[in-house]
Amino acid sequence: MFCYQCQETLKNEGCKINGICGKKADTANLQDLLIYVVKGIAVMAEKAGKVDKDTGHYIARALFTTITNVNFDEDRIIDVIKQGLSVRDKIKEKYAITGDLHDSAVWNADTKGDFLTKAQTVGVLAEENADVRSLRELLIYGLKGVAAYADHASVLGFEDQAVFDYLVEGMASTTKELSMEEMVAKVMKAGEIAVKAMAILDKANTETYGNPEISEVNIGAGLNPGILISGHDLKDMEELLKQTQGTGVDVYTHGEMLPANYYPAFKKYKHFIGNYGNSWWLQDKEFESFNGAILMTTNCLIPPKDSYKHRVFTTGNVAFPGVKHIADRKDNGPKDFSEIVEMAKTCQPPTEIETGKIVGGFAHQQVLALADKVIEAVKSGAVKKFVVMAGCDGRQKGRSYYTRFAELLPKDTIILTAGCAKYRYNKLNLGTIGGIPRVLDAGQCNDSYSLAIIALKLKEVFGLDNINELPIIYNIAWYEQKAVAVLLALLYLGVKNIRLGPSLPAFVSPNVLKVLVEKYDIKPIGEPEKDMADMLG
Ligand code: FSO
Ligand code: SF4
Repeated sequence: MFCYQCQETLKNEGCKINGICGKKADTANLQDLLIYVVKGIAVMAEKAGKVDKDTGHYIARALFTTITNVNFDEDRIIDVIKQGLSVRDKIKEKYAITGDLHDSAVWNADTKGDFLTKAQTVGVLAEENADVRSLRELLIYGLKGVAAYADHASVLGFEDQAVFDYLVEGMASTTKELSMEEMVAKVMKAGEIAVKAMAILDKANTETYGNPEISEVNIGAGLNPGILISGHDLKDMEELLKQTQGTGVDVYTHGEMLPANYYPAFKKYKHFIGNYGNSWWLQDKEFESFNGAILMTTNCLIPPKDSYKHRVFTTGNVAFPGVKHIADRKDNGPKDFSEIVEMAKTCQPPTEIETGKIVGGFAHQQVLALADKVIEAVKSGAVKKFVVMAGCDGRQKGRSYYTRFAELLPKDTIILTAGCAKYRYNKLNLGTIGGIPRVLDAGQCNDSYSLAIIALKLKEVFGLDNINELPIIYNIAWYEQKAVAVLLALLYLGVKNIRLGPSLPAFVSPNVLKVLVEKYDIKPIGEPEKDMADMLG
């Protein structure tokens, strides 16, 4: 195996024997093969000159399946590969495609053994040129993020054909001999498409569940047994709340599901108690002390410990061998969560690990409703800078940088955040400015779109030509591939001088990094004190 797609890759070079994430070598290889199958579908769909909805949906789901901490289950990945081969061959038949095609579009097999043999030849290192490899992987990881957003939106019945079209164009491009300039252009176009994918997801979430509202979220525990729901899927959240009503089982969010507490459609449920715990990587402790049943709707799942594995359920694209999986919806009906509810009833209530409240719900509509206050605060000098500290959290010790950075920020600055990165500072008491909290949480990493909307609105209000003239600085933490999509989106919007940490991606070769530095002034993080002095000027 060779995998270097996430920030925690071994020695910032690559995982070669096992993943730091817990992914086994065969699982990683099968994921490589799944990517290869997606390339073959993309080649076929490009030849067909049309991306059918089913093809778009399949590609989005397949790419999402390979994102870090989503699917650890070889049998399920093999199922997705087999479906992919059939999607590919149907396009061939439907559009009567003939002629010379890339191997990914014609190759075939149907046993695990054959899949594993083929997988050895199609991984990341099959491309020998380090810069070509780097640009292709950068594009593929960005597209994985885009795919996750597209998949989330389509669960709610929203989609943008331009997103599906580019998943095809981008994946097909990685089978072609292109110049460096052409490959850089494909990567940048992925940023434009990431904005579109986030826009359609924002529309899906807000039209279905209303606009997030400023909310106080309880972080203590109640007295009833509970279900802890994590990941990013709001439809699962909705159905779980409905199916637990009146059962005596309470519902809590964990990790990236915290922002569900900001939606009017969910706040109305009395048995929705609040958020329990912190970001994904602490689940091995927090799932233990939660005592109840746990539902993982998307990433980030870490290999569950034996002590609580029997209480964990996966659904959607997430899977882990030996963990019970809740089946997909059939005929527009809801998922059946009754087994989780029954399990929860037999469990002890959560052990309280903290008490109090945190405040969130500052998505674009809510911030724009406060626009007058915000503009006044900037004009009067009460707010000197906005600091975008969105992105992901992770296990690495070096991430304490972000806590320190938040603590060191002068009192006339406001942090704009989204994603699980917020857990590094969302429980600090950073105070308020004129009634506006100094940490404004827009929601999940999936809601990073809100931060772009806020920046573009401020640019308009202040009559600026360039987004970089705004009093906004960017200190982004990344972990997995959705963060790559968000980063490309920011570059597409013209944002410069982004600090990226806790380390620069291992998949960015020195030459590709040079391009990113020259064009966009991307910088690694250093010491919080020095970075702050540099960034605040
Ligand atoms: Fe975090 Fe995990 Fe939302 Fe990521 S839970 S790290 S960018 O997968 O998804 O922010
Ligand atoms: Fe390693 Fe990250 Fe790949 Fe897991 S996803 S194998 S930790 S690089």
